[in-house]
Amino acid sequence: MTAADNNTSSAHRRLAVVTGASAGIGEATAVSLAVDGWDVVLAARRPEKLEAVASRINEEAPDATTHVVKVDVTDKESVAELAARVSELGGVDLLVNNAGGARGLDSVVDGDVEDWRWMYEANVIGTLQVTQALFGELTRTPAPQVINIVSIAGRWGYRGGAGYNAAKFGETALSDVMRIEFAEKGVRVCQIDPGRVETEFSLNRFKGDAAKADAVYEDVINLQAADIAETVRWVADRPAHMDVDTVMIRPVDQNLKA
Ligand code: 8X3
Repeated sequence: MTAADNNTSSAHRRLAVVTGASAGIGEATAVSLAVDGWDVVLAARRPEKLEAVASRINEEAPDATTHVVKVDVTDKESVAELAARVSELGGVDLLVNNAGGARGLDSVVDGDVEDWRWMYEANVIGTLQVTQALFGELTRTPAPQVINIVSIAGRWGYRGGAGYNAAKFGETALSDVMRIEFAEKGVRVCQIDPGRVETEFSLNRFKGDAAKADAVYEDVINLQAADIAETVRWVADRPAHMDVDTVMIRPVDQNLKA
């Protein structure tokens, strides 16, 4: 195809919304999709970080259009503003529910109930609210998809993980039911379960304690955010008749030392 063909093409340009797009897996996913020809709504709580991601995309994928939207997925009004913006853009082909995270690594006996509440809100209610708000926008497009970035923590428990495990098991249940209920509307649902990925995840879990966070990733081989982003990009590019149900991805090193 020539450059002129490309410019005059009236083909539908696909739009993705990525939550938690300010860093880590969300940022890498937004970049990967943009490089693959998607336009991207970058959604997260930190607009200055989103602007930096938008600049990165502008360098790496100059043909892509990005839209920066400040959103807190736990706040219904904020999510409604995101949906209004997406509506102005004509609907969304792909929603990547990536926002969420862990707080604390305490035993069940010592667990902080407020940490548990935050994790349920951020991972389960956040995914629910964004999906509810954008569902009508998804069904405006020809082959809509939802990809939920959950975790291996949503498949089995580990010592100190109970609050995060409970939230991620909840998100797994939510994804299962979404898949069943959305099928009749033509919306496919994929769950991606990353294992240990070297991101801000542990810094957030340990509430800014860099020494504790760094220790998680030292002397082991980790996945990088781009490894997960590449999987999202692949799932997003499957034809409409094909539903990739679940993908679990860990560094080999994590299996060896489990
Ligand atoms: C986090 C997965 O393996 O780092 O979602 O606990 S792990």
